[in-house]
Amino acid sequence: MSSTESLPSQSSQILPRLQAEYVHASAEQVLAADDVLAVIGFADAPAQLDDPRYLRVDLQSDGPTPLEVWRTGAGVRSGRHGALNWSCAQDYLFFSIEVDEQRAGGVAAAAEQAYAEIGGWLETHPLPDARPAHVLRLWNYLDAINEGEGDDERYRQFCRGRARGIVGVARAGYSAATAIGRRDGRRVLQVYGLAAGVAGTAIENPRQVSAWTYPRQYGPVAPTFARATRTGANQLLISGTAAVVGHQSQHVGDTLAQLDETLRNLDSLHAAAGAEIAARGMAASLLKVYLRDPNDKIAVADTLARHRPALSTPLVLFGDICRDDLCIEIDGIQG
Ligand code: 3EB
Repeated sequence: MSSTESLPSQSSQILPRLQAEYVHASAEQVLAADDVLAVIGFADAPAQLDDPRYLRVDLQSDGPTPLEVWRTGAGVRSGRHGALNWSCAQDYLFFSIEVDEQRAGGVAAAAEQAYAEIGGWLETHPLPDARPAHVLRLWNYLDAINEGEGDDERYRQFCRGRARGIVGVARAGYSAATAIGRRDGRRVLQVYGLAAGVAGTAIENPRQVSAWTYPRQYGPVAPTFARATRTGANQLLISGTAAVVGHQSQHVGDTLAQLDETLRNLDSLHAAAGAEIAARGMAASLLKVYLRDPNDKIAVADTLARHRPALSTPLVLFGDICRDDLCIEIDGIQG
C-alpha cells in the first residue's frame, strides 16, 4: 500500500466540479478539445465514433438534439479495457460498455456481464497512482424495457442480472442511477457511468422507500440504486426520479400530475441532501426528462416553465419508463 492510500484524509480530498452541459455542435468538433471527459449523443448523433469518450444512446427527441458534454479540466486520457471504454482526468473517470444480449445469453446475463466487467476494470485501479475509484453515477439503457409479463418483464430480468453483477461495483453502497427503455429494436444493453477518486455520499428520499427494499410485487430482485449521490465536489447527481411515493406509482395515466409529483420528489431529495445542495437547488442543474408519450411534450414543457420558471430548459427524450404505469421520469446533474 502506498503512503497516500493509508491517509485517513483521503475522502476529504478536494474534487473539482464536473461541468455538464448541453451543446449544439458536431460530436467530432466537441471531442477535439482535450478537456472533454465524455460526450453522450442522442437521436441523430453518430451511432459510433472511434473515441472512447463517446457514446450514442438511441433515444429520440424532436427538433435539433444537443449533445451532453462533460468537462473536467485539461489532459484527458482515454482507452479501452476489453469491451469497456474509459476516459480519465482530474480525478474523474467516465466509462461505458455495450453488451449484446443474445451473445451474453439474455438480458439478465447481459446486465450481470456488463457490471462484472465494470467491476473488473475498477480493480485495475484506472486512476493515476492506483488510487481507488468510487462509482458515483450509473445510467442503463435497454431496448423494450417493459416487454414480458410479470417477473419476465425485461426490466425485472435486468434487475436480477444487475444485482448479481454489481457486487464488485457497489462495495461501499449503491450509487445514483437511471434505467430507461429505448425503442430501437437493438438488443444491446448500454451502461455508462462516472467514478471519482473521492467517494460520494448516497442520499435517499424521505418520501420514497429505498429502491433496494421495494416489496416483492415489483419483481424477484429489487433495483440496486440510491436516489442520488452527493459528490466530493458537493454536486448532487440525481437518479431517475418519477411519481413514486412510498413504493407506489401515483397518478397513473396522468402525465402532468406525475410531473408535479416528480417535482415534489426532487424537492424532497434536494432537502435531504443538505443545506448547501438545497440552497443551490435545481436551478443550476442539467435536467433530462424521459417521456413515454411524445404527444405529452408540449404540455410537459409548458407546465415545467409555469411551475418551475427558474429551471433551465431540459432535454426531453422519448423512452419507456421501467414501470409500465409511469409516463415520465427526470434525472439531473447539479451544476
Ligand atoms: C423508481 O423510482 C423509478 O433501476 O436503475 C428510477 C431510477 C427507476 C433508476 C434503476 C429505476 C432505476 O423506482 C424507476
